[in-house]
Order: sequence, then structure tokens, then C-alpha cells
Amino acid sequence: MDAGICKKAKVDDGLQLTKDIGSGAPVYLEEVQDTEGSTTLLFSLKEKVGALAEALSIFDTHRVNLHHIESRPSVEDSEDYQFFVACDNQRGGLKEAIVALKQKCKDLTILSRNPGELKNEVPWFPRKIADLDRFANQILSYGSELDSDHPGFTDSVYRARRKEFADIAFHYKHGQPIPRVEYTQDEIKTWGTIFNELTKLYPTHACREYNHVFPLLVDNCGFREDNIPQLEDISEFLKDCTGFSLRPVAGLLSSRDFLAGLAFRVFHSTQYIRHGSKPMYTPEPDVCHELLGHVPLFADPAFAQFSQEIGLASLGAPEDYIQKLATLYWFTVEFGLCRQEGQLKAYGAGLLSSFGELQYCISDKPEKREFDPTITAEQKYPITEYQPVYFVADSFESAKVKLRNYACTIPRAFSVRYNPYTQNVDVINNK
Ligand code: HBI
Ligand code: FE
Repeated sequence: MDAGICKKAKVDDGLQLTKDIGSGAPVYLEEVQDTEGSTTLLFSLKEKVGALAEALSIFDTHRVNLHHIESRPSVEDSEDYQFFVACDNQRGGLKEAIVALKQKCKDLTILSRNPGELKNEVPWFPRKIADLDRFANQILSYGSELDSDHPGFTDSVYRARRKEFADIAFHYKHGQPIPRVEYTQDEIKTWGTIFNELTKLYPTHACREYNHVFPLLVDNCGFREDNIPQLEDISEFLKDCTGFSLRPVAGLLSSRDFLAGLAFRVFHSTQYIRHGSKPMYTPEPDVCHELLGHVPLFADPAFAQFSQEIGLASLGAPEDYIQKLATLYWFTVEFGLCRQEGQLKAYGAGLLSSFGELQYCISDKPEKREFDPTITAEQKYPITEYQPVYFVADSFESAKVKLRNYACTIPRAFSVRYNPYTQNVDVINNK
């Protein structure tokens, strides 16, 4: 099952996390250097000759570098123009520039990758799918640095192997094919053990949508006992089904970054496999969890849309709401149950990839409650043992509607819309 929300941050070479600040939000070296225009200002001006030039002169006065500028008529008021300006704070004049700019505009929203430095800012979020390349190095724990209680901790061969996988993920860029991996006989054996056990349970324990897709994965992507399927083949398959795609990731991302991927129908997938000494146990996501747990349902249109909506709701959301959305993700995408023809079935990936918990979850031992985002988002949960409580959805459609209504209660100065043609997220200045 998933290790869930991570507790610690590591300092490492290159663009790694530097520290974990009080709010739990990661701070990135990249922000400190801030050479990529990582602050975006979103403001509207009354349409008047020279208004923009006047506003831009403020940046010049305060010696703020501009990286990118866009404009469009405001949706709220046809007399207004809305501007996006990406800038950096290398020379330190940004705060003053913002104060001066505020005098000139009707409203001003600040999207910043540097939380806490500027007042009222919104955490930075990706606006185009290629922006996800920025997450690659921002993982909370990974590969060759295993915890002392990890089954592979003392195995130097396993650790070296994990480094190979981490390197693939670190070097991956949007649009590239995901490098194919030749898995070893030992790795295939581990996969085969899990595959055999779990496939016995799916017909009776997994939801209908899962059982519909699974044979397609057998036919198209090589889901077999003696073969670990390739992320690239699965990603192409999912693109054809729902537009979802996979990106290789070296380890756990922050909840904010991980959820942001879903907004673009991108699922960050690990490619390594758990240690062979304990095939039925993993303290972190691995390729068995991703492929047997998550992948089949991303091929289902309603589930894909549900997942994307959690992602869209998370973009620029305040930190406390990221935690609530991560909890909703946990009780649906990871540990969700649904009712089908009067029976309980599993659709959560943490269940579908765990031989023990898949049987336990639909037994009468754990408690079951109706999925209701306001209540579910507050539920505490353990990450290292079977869940004492599960939430039951009537369908992915109804879960999506409930989630959408919940998302409207998240305080945000703007709303977002995904444009599938450009794979961009449009930021709109009104609700
Ligand atoms: N990162 N790579 C990766 N895989 C996950 O499944 C994952 C993650 N980060 C956070 C997370 N899952 C969830 O527990 C929620 O916080 C979204
Ligand atoms: Fe997972």
C-alpha cells in the first residue's frame, strides 16, 4: 500500500528540496535562485490608453525582471483587461513593485513558488503540462536512500537498482517516451507472485469498471504473470482511452505536486519494484501498486474525470485544503469502495494491490460510511495498517458531482479551467 503523505524532506544535490518550513509546504532551491520567472502576477486594468505601459514601468522602476506577459479581455467586465506577468525577485524589488502595482489595478493575485515571502500570495502551480518537468527533482524521499526498516535497506544490489530508476525519472521530460526497462528474473518473479494472488480476487472483489479494463491491459500492454508491463505502453494505452498519461517519478512527491499532475490527467508512476524478500509488503508505492492498483481505472472515463477534478481543485489551494484534498484522494483513489448490484466492491488502488486488505475491506470487520466530501475530508487515517473506516460511493459520477460541489467551497481568488486542446490550465479571475 501507499506510504501516504511523507514526513521528511532531504537535502540533496541539484534542484532538491532545501527544507520543510512550518506549514509543511516544501521550499525549493529553484525558488531561492528564482531564475525562471516563478512569480506570476494576475491583475486587471481599466481599459485606457497607456494603462499597461504605465503598469509595466513599475517593474522597470523596481528593477524586476519580466519573463513572460499575456493579456486578454476580462470575462467579468468587458471594459477591463486581464494580465499575467511572470517575473522573478532576483534583485529584491518585487514587494515594492507589487505595492505600487496594487494602486493601479482593480484586483491583483500573486502566484508564487516562494510561500510566505509576499503577502496574500497563492502557491505556484503548473499552468501547462510541460511545467510538470519542474517536479522531477522535488521528491520527498527516494530510491537509494531507504529507511532503516525498508526490506531493501541492507541490500546494496537493490539500492543500486533503485538509483537506476531514480535517474530515469530525474532526466525525464514531458513529451519523451518513457524509457523501457529490462526487469531482472528476480523482479519478474516478485511481480508474478503478486499478479497471481491478486488476479484470483479481482472477479469477486474489484468493481465492474476494473474488471472491464483488465483484459484490455492483458491484450494491449502485456499484463501477464511472467512480464512486468512497460510504463510507455500503458501510457499510450491510457492516452487512447481517457487522455491520461504516465510520468516516471523517483519517489513520493508532495501532495500539492502530486495532485497538480492529476489536473493535467498525468499520473506520476514509480517504475521500480519492491524488495523481493517480502513480495506482499511495500512501505511505498511501487510498480505493482501503480499498475495493478491505479492503472486500470484511469482507463475509465468517469473515474478519469473524477481524478482530474481533485487535481484541478488543488491548484493554488491553501495548504489546509491541500491536506483535505489529499484525504479525499486517500479515501477514494487509494481506498475507495463502491456499491454495485447491492454488493461492496473495491476501486481504490491501495486495496486492489493488497491481497490481504482487498479481502478485509469488504468483510464486515471495518466500518463503512457514505462518501461525503465534507465529512470524509476530515477523517483521520493510519498509513501503515489496514483502514478501520472506508467510504462507499454510489458511482464515480455521483462521487464527481459531490466533489465538484465541495471544490466550490475552497477559498480561491480565481477559478481554473482545463483546456484539453492546449493541455493548459486557464486561470479565470472570477468564480
Ligand atoms: N507521490 N509519487 C507519489 N505517488 C503517490 O501515490 C503519492 C505521492 N505523493 C502524495 C500522495 N501520493 C498521496 O498520499 C496524497 O498526498 C495525494
Ligand atoms: Fe497510490
